[in-house]
Order: sequence, then structure tokens, then C-alpha cells
Amino acid sequence: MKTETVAMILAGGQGSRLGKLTKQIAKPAVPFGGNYRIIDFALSNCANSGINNVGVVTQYQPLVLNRHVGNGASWGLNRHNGNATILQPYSSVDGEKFFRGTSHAVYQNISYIDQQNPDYVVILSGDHIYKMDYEKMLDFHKEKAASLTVGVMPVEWEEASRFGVMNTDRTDRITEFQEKPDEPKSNLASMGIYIFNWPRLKQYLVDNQSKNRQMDDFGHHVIPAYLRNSEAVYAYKFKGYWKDVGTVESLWKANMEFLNPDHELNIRDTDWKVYSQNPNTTPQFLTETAKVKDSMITDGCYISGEINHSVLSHNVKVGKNSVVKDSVIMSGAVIGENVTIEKAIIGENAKIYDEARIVGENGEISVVGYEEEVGGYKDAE
Ligand code: ADQ
Ligand code: ADP
Repeated sequence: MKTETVAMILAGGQGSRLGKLTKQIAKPAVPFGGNYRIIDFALSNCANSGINNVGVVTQYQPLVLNRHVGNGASWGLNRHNGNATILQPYSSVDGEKFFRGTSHAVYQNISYIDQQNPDYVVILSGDHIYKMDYEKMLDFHKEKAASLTVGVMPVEWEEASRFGVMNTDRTDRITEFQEKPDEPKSNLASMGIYIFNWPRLKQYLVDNQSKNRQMDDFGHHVIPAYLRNSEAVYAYKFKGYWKDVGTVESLWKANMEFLNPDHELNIRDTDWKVYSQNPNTTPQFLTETAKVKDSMITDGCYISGEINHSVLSHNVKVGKNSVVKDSVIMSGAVIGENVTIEKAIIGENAKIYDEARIVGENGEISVVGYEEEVGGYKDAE
């Protein structure tokens, strides 16, 4: 059977910059915006762009991610002969197990892609919050007769060294590319979103592997090799909201922006829905002492305290006289009575005991990790 396009979502990064939040959970599986997990945005984009064959490449702490993604039915990916497939590292004959970098992870999954015999492969990251029609990017790719198209956006100059940056000519052809340079020559950044002609990419990955040349990372190796060989590499300019939520600050900020009813992302748009796999839980319940404003409260929550400008995921409990402000509380967290939480992120299933105070200060966000416990007997020393 012939499939025109296969998407590969890279969801294996450790997310070490999120610290305690990703100790036991892969970054793309981290809850976001109350109802969602980060990877829902990429999965929904695939479904909405008509790409139904999606490989999700995992590596680090994939259990929650596997359970969440399943076969992709929650995103409608199981229609039209498609589905989502979780791709985990396996031991090969030469004993190689873990994916070394982004393109090496694709190299290890050549057989999955080949089974579908596609013309194009769309490479995506599992940790970005955005809505994007990949079909429009594919149209651009075809129009330009490109070998590789990179999704790009201008970023602040101060931020540019965190990204792959490039210069283009008047036809949007990329003439120069630097991966995370100390001294960026441009602020036009790669979003880490690529469309490749599959037969050509496969040739690069296989040939260089057999010649033992480094071809493990898209930004460091594959794009520079394409440019050296004068492949047709083009930049597709994306306009809209896009955020890499790889740090505590960016994750907190993106959640706060999400609370804005006039947010550019417009999650209430019925033409481009963001889907998720939701737990079957009870309706939220606000007791007579609850005070809630300017907040997202998800199913299963049980609130007796005060919630102001905050995002609460599923099944969060907040006890009497507790105040939660400008914060993100992830699924299953239990907050006792007389607790103060402000400018903080509370990880999944964390337990915050009575009287605890968790307040981000001096521009820092206070973080309680996945399943971490704060207060109670621990403070009694
Ligand atoms: P980074 O985001 O720093 O830069 P990287 O850490 O390589 O790139 O991760 C990209 C994605 O792949 C992440 O979602 C990560 O979780 C995942 N990933 C990393 N290693 C993996 C592996 N071995 N197996 C599976 N998944 C893996 C990239 C580009 C830059 C660009 C930015 C935009 O290299 O040029 O500017 O993305 O965010
Ligand atoms: P961060 O930069 O916050 O650590 P990323 O998800 O971007 O988050 O991943 C960073 C790097 O960690 C990637 O280059 C990736 O190859 C590497 N990495 C991914 N998984 C593991 C792992 N299981 N052990 C060690 N390093 C890993």
C-alpha cells in the first residue's frame, strides 16, 4: 500500500531542563493547559493536516507517553488505514540500543517508514505548543521541488543561539545554516520541523552509516551535509504562535498565555481542534467554600480553596483556605488546607501537606516534582 506522507514525532529527549518534572516522565507526556499533554499539539496537527500515519519515537521514560498515545484513536489517527505507532529503541545485531540523536533515531526506524513506502517524511518534535497545517508546508515543498524544507520563524536575537539559524536567498532557498551557534549570523530560526523526500534522506542515512560518518543529528549533521552537496533546501516561513516548552520558565509562561481568552492559539476554534486522550473521570466539583476565577479547571477536580489565574489538570484536589495563584497544577496533585501556592508548577500526583508555602520569588518559578511530597512530617524537624 502506498502512503504519500509519514510523520515521525521525536519524543525521546530527556527534557533535563525541566528537572524534577521529567524525572519519571518524558517531556512530551508532561501535562499542559489543563486538558492536554504537550504531545497532543503535534498529534492533533498531524490529524488535522490529513497525515494519518504517525510514528512516535520514544526513548526516555516512555510509560506514561505510551499509555497516552496508544494507537492514536483519540486523535482520529486510526481512520483511513492510519494509526500512531510507538517506536522504541531495540537492540540490533551490533548491540546498538539507544538512539544517539534525532536523525539516528530515524535511521533506526527505516523499516517502519519503508513499510509504508512514502514519498515524503515529516519530522516533528513532541515538545512544541502550536497549531500548524503541515499540508501547506508540503505544498510549498512540492512547489519548490525541494529535497528538504525546514519550518522557520524569526526569534529574538538574544534567543537565537538556542536554535538552528539560517540565511536564505530571495527564493527562500537556504544558503547558510548554523546549529546553535555562539555567534548567530541570523535570527531566522529552525523550528525543528522538516519535510524530506524519503528516498533521498534514506540514502544519506544509510550511506553515511556504512561509511562511519557522523550523521546522527539533523541540525548538526544532516542539514550541513545537504547544503554541502547542493541539495535543494528551502525555508518555509510559519506565521502564528509557536513555543518550545523545554524550560520551566517557558512551560509556565505558555500555560499562563493559554489562560488568555484572546490567545492567538484559539483552542476553541472548531475547525482545528486539539484532541487528547482523556481519563474517564468525574465532573469537577466546587464546594461551598471554593472561589475560582480566571482559571482552567479540568474534570475530576475537587476544589474547596481559592483558585486565581491558574491551570489545573485532571483530578486535582485543593483543600479549604488554600490559595493557588498564577500557577500550574498537574494531574492528580493533592493540596491540603491553608496552603499557599503562587507562581509555581506542581508536578503530577504531588502531595502538598497542610500549611505549606510554595511561592516563586525573584523572577523564579517554584517547582514541585512528579510525585514529590512537600510539607507535613517532613517539615517537623
Ligand atoms: P533541540 O530542540 O535542542 O533543537 P534536540 O534536543 O535534538 O533538539 O531534540 C529535538 C526533538 O527530538 C525533541 O523533541 C526531543 O525530545 C527529541 N529527541 C532528541 N533526541 C532524541 C532521540 N535520540 N530519540 C528520539 N527523540 C529524540 C532542534 C534543532 C534546532 C531547532 C530546534 C527548534 O536541532 O535546529 O532550532 O530544534 O526547537
Ligand atoms: P533538554 O535539552 O531539556 O535536556 P531535550 O528533550 O531537547 O531536552 O533533550 C536533550 C538531549 O538529551 C537530546 O540531545 C537527547 O539526545 C538527549 N537524551 C535523550 N534521551 C536521553 C536519555 N535517555 N539519556 C540521556 N540523554 C538523552
